[in-house]
Amino acid sequence: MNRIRRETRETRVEITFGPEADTHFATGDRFLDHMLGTLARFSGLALGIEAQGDLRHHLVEDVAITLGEAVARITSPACSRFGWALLPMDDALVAAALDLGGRPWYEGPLPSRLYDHFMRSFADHARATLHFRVLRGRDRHHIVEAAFKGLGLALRSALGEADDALSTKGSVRLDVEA
Ligand SMILES: [Mn+2]
Repeated sequence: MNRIRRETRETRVEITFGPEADTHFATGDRFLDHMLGTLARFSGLALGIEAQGDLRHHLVEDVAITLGEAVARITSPACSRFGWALLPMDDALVAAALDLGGRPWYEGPLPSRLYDHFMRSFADHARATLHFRVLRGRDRHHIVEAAFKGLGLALRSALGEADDALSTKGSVRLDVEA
């Protein structure tokens, strides 16, 4: 199990991840917990996140930064690197594409300034290229949730072993480098 702590005057974030991590979310922001739980479920990552912050904006941003650092730590040359998903959720249809190859770049936008910022911060710190394209949708909750589901599925593929990249039956490799 791995642990990352990030503490500033504004926030305190602790993430545990990898084998034997207990999946739980306690950020004090119920929507953020809901999105993180969605990401964990769709990515297959064992992930525990505890956080406190002064402002919602700081909390959401600093969780994204710390989560990106966690993903950077479990990215290895054995990973298949790329992942993508086309994710429908009721009225929403969102395309997500991810490259964990060390090229930080973000293309949105998502129709939420806060969660668009989350994704940009995540991509920067995961050193990932992350694109979203909202193809359809009216409900912003559905669009943002579809983006988290799409990112989760893309992460599941990109973190998988290169040889298993095209197999839906392969298990996700979550070994953590020392
Ligand atoms: Mn929901």
